Amino acid sequence: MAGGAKPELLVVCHTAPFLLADLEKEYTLHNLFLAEDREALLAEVGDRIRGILAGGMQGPDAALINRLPKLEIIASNSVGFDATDVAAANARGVPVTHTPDVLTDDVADLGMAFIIMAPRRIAESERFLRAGKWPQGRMDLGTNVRGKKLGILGLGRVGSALAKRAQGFGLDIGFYDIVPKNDTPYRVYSSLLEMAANSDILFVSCQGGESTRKLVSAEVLDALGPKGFLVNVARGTIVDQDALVAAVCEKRIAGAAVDVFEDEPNAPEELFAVENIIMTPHIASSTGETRRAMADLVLENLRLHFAGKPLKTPVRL
Ligand code: 8YV
Repeated sequence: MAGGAKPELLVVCHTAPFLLADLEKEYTLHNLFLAEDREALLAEVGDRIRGILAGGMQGPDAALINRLPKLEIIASNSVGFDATDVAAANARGVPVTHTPDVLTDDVADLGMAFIIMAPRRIAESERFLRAGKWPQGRMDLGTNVRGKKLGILGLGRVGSALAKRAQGFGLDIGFYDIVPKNDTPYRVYSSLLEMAANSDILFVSCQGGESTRKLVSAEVLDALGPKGFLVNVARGTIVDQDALVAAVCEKRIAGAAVDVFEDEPNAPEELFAVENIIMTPHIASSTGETRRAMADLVLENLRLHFAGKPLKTPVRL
C-alpha cells in the first residue's frame, strides 16, 4: 500500500511490540500512550485519525473521541470495555470492538488457581521457604476447598468457565447475576449480600464500569466474614479497595487473591508485606497464545471495518 494511503490510527494504551509491528504493516500509528506531549501530538494528527487502538485499562473518553473528527472505529485489545466511553463513541456512530471468548479460559484458569492458592496458603508457603524459615519451624495449616461454598458474582463467560473448573474441585457453587440465568445447575442468590454471607469464597467476574463500582463493599466483605476468601480477576473498581485493605489487614476476611486494582499499575503498598493476600499485576490473559488470539481479533476487526464489511466482535451495549 502506498505510504499516504494507510489509515491513521491513534494508540492510546500499553501495547505489545508484536501487535504494534503487525498494525504498522497496514496503518500509520501515532502513539498517544507513549507521547511526551499529548496535546502537541493531537494538534498535529487529530484531524487525520480514523481509528483508535484501546485496551482494557486505557481507552478514550468522550473528550478524546469528540476531538477526532474523522474517527470511524475504536478497537479495544480487551474483552472489558469500561475504559472506553462506548456510549460517546456510538452516539457519534463510531463502533467499538473488543476481544471476547479468546481469553475466557486463561482468565478462568488464573481464577481457579487463586481459589486453591489463597486457602492453601501456597504463595505464603513459598515465601516462607525462600526466607529460609523451614528449618526453624513449619507453616501454619491451610484450609481445603473441597465441599466449600463458592459464590460467583457474574455468571458470564469467565464466571461460567470458572464454575466448570470449580465443579472438578468439588466446590459447592452458587452465583448472583443481574441478568437472570436459566438452566444452570448452580444455586441462585437474589442479592450479593446474601451470597457473600453464605459463601466461603467470593469470586468476582462481573463487568467493570460505573454500574458495578464498589459493589463489593465493606458490608459485603463483612458478610463474607473471617473464614471467607475474596478472589478478583475482573476489575479492581468492582471492589472497594480501601475496604478490602482494611478487611485483609484486620483479618475480617481470611484472605484474598486479586489480579486487578483500582488504580493500575499501582497496587496498595500497605499490602506488600501482608501475608494473607495474593496480588498479581493483571496477568489473567497474559499468555502468548491468548495475547496472539486477542491481537488477531483486533487486526481482523480493523481490517473488516476498513474493507466496509460487518465487524466480527462489536461491543453491544
Ligand atoms: C488485559 C483485560 O490485561 O481483556 C480485558 O478486559 O483486562 C485483559 O485481558 C488488558 O486489558 C489488555 O488490554
